[in-house]
Amino acid sequence: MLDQLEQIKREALSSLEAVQDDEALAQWKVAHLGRSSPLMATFDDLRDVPKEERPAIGRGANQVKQALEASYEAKSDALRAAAVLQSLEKEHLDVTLPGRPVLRGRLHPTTQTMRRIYGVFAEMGFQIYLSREVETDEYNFQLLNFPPHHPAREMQDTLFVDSGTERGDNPILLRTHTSPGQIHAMREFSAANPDDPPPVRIILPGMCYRYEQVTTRHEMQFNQIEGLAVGEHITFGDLKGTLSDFARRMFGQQVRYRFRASHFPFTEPSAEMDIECFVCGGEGCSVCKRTGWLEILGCGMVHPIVLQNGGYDPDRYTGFAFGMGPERITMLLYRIEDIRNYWANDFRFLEQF
Ligand code: FA5
Repeated sequence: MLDQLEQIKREALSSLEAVQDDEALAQWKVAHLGRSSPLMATFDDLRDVPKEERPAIGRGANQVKQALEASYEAKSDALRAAAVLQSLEKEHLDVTLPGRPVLRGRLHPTTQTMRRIYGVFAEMGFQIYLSREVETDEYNFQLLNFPPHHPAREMQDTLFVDSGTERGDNPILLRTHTSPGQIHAMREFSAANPDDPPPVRIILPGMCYRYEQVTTRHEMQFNQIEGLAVGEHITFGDLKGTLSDFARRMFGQQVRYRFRASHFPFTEPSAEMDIECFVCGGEGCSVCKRTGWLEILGCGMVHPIVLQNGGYDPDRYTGFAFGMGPERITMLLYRIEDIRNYWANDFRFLEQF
């Protein structure tokens, strides 16, 4: 019977050599280690073996079983390793190829301009004041000296959040400009010390919304940066000096600019600031509508009624304010001819900045 066990082992190991894949290996296991395999039959036959021979044969059968199980495991490992090797050969990694460049994110051109503008005004001692985008008619218009139904409101077509029927003449709207922040800021500062309100020197950046026809120079949603300085002896000369310095720092020392009389209900006198057209150098072209100049902001001396509404006594305080469009300024800086590029999300445009 020991010879028989030796024979079983030899045959099993030789047929294991021929096994090439997992399926054949599974079949081999059933045939040589399964319930009905010749090896298992010898365990059953032990019953008929004389008692004194039984331990030796039992031991021999167990040794064969262990040998076959160990060979099975070794074959299984070898097949797995061969499969990994085969897949690696198929994938074929060329470590000498140059790596793919990692794309770096960048700031939107308008954001870059806004940060430059913050820097210029920070150097002049202005602080940033953030005001709300959803406003009331009262703050967006009335407290800024736009009387109800005044035609000046039509300069800024408004997007309303509610119809205003329940709120009478004070509907909720999306701010059409950053100027309502002037009132919020002055009220906050003057509330701290109503008899002797502190001077104000702030810029107020943020999104504005207008029900506009979108064109090369007009968007429905755009940024403004408002400026406000209030104190005891502020003059129009301070306004011109501040904005001239801003223009030189932003566009270069050689920039040519001009102030032109204008009208805003919340400033008196009011002006607009133009810089020389970057396309034609002042000769006159289609971009500057043949004038040679491009408008960058509105400004003026804060109207006494607005000072009063902010809690500042107009007999004691004066101030200047301005409001500029960073999208338009970015167009000038980079010679962008269509404002719609900003929201188009075209990678070819954005990756140039
Ligand atoms: C105003 O909005 C005034 N609040 C500015 C102001 C503030 C005047 C303080 C006096 C004192 P205006 O509507 O002109 O003014 O807009 C100011 C700037 O915002 C413009 O010069 C322009 O740069 C930008 N702007 C206005 N409308 C749009 C638009 N639809 N798309 C892009 N930029 C715009």
